[in-house]
Amino acid sequence: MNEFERARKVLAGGVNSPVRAFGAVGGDPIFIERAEGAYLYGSDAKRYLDYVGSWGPMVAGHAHPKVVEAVQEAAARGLSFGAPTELETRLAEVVIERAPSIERLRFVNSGTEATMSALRLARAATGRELIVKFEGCYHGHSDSLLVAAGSGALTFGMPTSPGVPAALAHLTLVLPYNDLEAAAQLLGERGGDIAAVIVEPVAGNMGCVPPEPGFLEGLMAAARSKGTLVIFDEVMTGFRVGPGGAQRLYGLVPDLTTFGKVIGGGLPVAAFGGRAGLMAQLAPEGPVYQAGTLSGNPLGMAAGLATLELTAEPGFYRRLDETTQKLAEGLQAAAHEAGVALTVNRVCGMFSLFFAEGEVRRFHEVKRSDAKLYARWFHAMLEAGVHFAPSAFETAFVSSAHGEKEIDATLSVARNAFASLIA
Ligand code: KE4
Repeated sequence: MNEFERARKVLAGGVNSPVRAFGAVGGDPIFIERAEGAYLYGSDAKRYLDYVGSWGPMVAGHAHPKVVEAVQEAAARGLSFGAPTELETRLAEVVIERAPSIERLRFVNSGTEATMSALRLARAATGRELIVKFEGCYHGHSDSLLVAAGSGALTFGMPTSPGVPAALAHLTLVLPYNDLEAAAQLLGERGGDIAAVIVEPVAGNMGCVPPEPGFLEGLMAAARSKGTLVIFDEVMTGFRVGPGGAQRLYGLVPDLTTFGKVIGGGLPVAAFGGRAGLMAQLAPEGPVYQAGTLSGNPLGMAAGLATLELTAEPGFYRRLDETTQKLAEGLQAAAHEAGVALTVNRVCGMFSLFFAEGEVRRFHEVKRSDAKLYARWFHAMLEAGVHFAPSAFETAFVSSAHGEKEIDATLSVARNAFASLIA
């Protein structure tokens, strides 16, 4: 019996998150024993150059000494108190200093919790029930948002999961991403009944699809004209695409923002925040209930603080951008050399490969990507020791631990992998 067979005897599907099961690419998942820098070390005694990075958190590389030391020191003082700590205040101060649209923050334990809570707050603050999301975007698995979701749900072709009450799903309206005309029309017609629009400012869960110029600005103007709140889901983009996330990269001011992934440096930390007046409606100040036993956990705060401190080093994001650009351009050239149609989308340290001709800016263009060809490429890369996402509809991540050696090694393996698709 192999590790996956053993896992499947006790864990649903053998995993604790569906995409990890390799269902979209075939074969059994590799089990990881440890990781360091840009590398994973499998129980198969193989080393893998890693571009999943735990789906985004490991922007400073795996097991960074400063992060590990911060967590060890916090752990030695006790793992959880269920009472306020100065660490929570400190991490919130750092986040607010870097994302000026936020005046008050609330820590939670996952991106799902952050978006679910932000929506409850938006519905309470506006007294409205309808919400809008975009096809191909994924905001976690709370019932209201598991409608036409991206990420795993898209991969498994189950855009609306069983178990989501129809009555609730009907309160979620779904628009095409990057289609400002459709958004302006819906908001024009029904904006008065819509509590909030939630959007990934750079979509990362249908693969990486950047916002078209003017899309976010137009969406925000249309929403504001109707008193609809705008929620930027920056769980993936927060501190990934720049020091202040996508909102600072694009110079925009959402009403509410959700964070996750990088903000916890690999530990279960997420957050939502916005204007003080909005956040004051949350318990205990206001009537909107939201709570969590381990919210603001000291180890997570320590990991998040250490990670954000590393990203504050001069030139961190410039180097991340340059490294990822070199990789993206090299992959594009390698595919072209092999005669494989490939489009690579990228924003700073996040990128995706689409096995399709032409630009990929809309969900229907994403679906033109050849997922079977991606799966073959994925296994050719994995076989050669390079670990990409086990799904064609995910985003890949570069860390500050990926240097010239790692990029050159990746491109050399990729050239053979693309060639193997044509052979
Ligand atoms: P979590 O509940 O998984 O912490 O966060 C949900 C979430 C919310 N918003 C955005 C923009 C996200 O990308 C995510 C989670 N991202 C996926 C990766 N595509 C998590 C990977 C997984 O489901 O295992």
